[in-house]
Amino acid sequence: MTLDAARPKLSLLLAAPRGFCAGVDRAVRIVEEALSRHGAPVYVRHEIVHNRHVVDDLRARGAVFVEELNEIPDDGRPVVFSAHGVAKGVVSEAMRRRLFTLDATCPLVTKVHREAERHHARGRHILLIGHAGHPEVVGTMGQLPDGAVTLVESVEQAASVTPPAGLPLAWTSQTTLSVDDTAEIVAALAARFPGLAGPAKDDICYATSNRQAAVKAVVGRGADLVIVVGAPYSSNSVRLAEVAERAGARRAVLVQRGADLDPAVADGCAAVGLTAGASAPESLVQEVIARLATRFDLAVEEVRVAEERIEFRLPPALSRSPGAMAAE
Ligand code: 2E7
Ligand code: F3S
Repeated sequence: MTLDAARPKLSLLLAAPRGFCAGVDRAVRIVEEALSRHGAPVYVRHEIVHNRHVVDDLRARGAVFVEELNEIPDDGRPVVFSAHGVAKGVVSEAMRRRLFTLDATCPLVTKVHREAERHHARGRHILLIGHAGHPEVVGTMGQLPDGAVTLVESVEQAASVTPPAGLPLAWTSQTTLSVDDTAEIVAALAARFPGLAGPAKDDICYATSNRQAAVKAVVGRGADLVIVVGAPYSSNSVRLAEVAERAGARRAVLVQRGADLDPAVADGCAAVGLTAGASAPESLVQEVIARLATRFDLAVEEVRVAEERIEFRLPPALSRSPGAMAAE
């Protein structure tokens, strides 16, 4: 008997799109390009994206990860701000110290920052839907003076939040939330606060929406277990596991890489879905597939709900060729 015949068959539905988004791709390229142009060390404030594999790889090539600017010496080395964005105070502190900064904030986060500023300039108090303490939320709240933004984390909080009286209101959100939860929170806020201003649809980015739609599609195709490759502190990845369970999967598990998965978790499953958060490289997805293949005879099929062709340009300081810079 061959090994394949001895292993039970398992249908593996690969969600697409999955994994790296354009903002992550740009952020990683910024660190790589800074290393290649300026050598090591390149300082990075916060994990460039929430993935240990990506961070360890860049660290091995000379990136030094810190949480705050006070951990960085005044030695003229490049300092990269992570894809999640930073508060205005961080930018002004870097300017005061004349640090050589490269901003890897995702352009879609910068768009939310500018939106929040516009509302504030029009006298509106902002209700920011998001998770307390997440670096994106810290960065977005930090675009405006203290007290200008109230965080709303749930439908329950939407029902009880008491913004300052007498001010017009607007809402914005973190880019990596559950599309469905956010719609519920917005509906609860709009019902309480007539005239609430906000984006045409929401501030959730294309990558987050597409990955959630793809997870729903694999569950719709019969996946009763969904494996999500991503970090437990990666907001968009955790949302994918929640979306899978809410869509009807019996179980969703979040793993950082192949070695973390006990393939026996798929025993008795009709079909297994597999996806990856926006910060998880495809190599880790392939590790998970290889891990499942140690126990099952896999029939792999991709379930695609959207094509993604979006690409973000590098900051001007890195998009010019080094020769052109020298000639300037
Ligand atoms: C930046 C932003 O690094 P991630 O896991 O971050 P989240 O926000 O999901 O914890 O994923 C990529 C990314 C997503 N959003 C980077 Cl603002
Ligand atoms: Fe940007 Fe969305 Fe990726 S905000 S970093 S495109 S998950």
